[in-house]
Amino acid sequence: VTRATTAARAAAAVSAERLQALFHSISEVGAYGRAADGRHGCERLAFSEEAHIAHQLFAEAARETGLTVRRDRIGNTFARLGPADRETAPVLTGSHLDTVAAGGCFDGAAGVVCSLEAVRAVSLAFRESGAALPRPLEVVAWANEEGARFPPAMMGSAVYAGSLPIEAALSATDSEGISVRDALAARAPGEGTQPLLPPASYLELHIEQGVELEAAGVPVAVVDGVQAQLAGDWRMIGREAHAGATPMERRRDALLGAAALITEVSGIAHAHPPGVATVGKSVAFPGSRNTVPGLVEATIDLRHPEERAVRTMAADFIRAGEACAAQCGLSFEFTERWRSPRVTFSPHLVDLCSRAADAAGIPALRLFSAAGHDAVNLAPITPAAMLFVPSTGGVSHHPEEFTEMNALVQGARVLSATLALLLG
Ligand code: HGY
Ligand code: MN
Ligand code: MN
Repeated sequence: VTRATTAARAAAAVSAERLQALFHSISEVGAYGRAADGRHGCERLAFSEEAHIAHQLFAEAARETGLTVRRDRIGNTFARLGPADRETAPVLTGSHLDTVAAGGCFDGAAGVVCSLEAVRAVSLAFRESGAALPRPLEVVAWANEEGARFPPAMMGSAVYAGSLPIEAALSATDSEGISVRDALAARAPGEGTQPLLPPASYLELHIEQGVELEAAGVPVAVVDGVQAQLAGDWRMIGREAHAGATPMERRRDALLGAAALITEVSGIAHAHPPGVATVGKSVAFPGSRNTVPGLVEATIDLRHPEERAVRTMAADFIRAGEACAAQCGLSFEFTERWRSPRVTFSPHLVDLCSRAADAAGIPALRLFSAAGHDAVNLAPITPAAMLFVPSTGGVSHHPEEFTEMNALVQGARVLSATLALLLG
């Protein structure tokens, strides 16, 4: 049996019903804002009850599929098909189950569900051709990819890949001062099992979160890289004062300086096309109507295909912050929270994904990712590549985030064929 035949069989063995059933059950966890057509958003912040339940549903479905499940100390959930010995590195595939605040149902979960179904399909195809799996297959649901509650983003995969010390991750705190350690201990403390071996390769299926696939009318993309990113926190510091009794010239209004800086952010992005920049969160303290705000705490998210440009945008932002602070009699503080480089995926693996799409008879575009993904952390330790499925209207990090189920099935078929070619 040729490798292409096994790949085609693996693609055909993907069950749309199973995939839809698991996707639906996970989507109900943290569901909100249900519209008349039944569509809704999902909110499952990292290490929350909802995220924990989603990991449990994934673990149950994996066990039912015959995989053995383990969790590591940072809460990544692994489901392995094949021997858990120390000699043979697994092929690893997966994504994340946590979401941003007020997020969608497909970001992350689409990849986890398609990965589990693709692994089931590959094992079926190998069994039918009478061949044993030459190495274990492992499906992962990464913990805290979004970093929406506990920075940094892509935390679970960074700990796994060794780029973030576990103690630093466990001591990260959210805006209420709760640590990852406390949030994890409140539920299922990880068994502390360290990864057996770095994976032989890593594949991640994810929604595109852009409009290319939809515009091209193509169901799948092979992704060859991810743009660079830098995330930081900043503060404008002034002095609280009485909103009525304090003359304007005697005020040190932190929100005035923050507002001036925020209006400069889009200019910084436009000065470095196609760079993007966002202040996703800003909070004025103490937050009462009749007190002049003495402090603003806010975030910045800078991205660009070139790492050098991201560094320049960050320098521009800090300079603008200092200038706005000086103008308003305030002080400005900036703290970098994480950065990820421009990542180019393994050309061999990217090519293999394209060949798998051919073997599965599914057309595939080639795309570069503007959004960040856990694959960014895996690329330095193993050959990594990604597949995208379309996002309707390019909408993401929004309750109307949507991908047609048929597109998920097509993506799972290409993923299954890729795994089969990798193992062949
Ligand atoms: O921010 C991102 O690009 C991803 O959604 N974590
Ligand atoms: Mn994601
Ligand atoms: Mn996301």
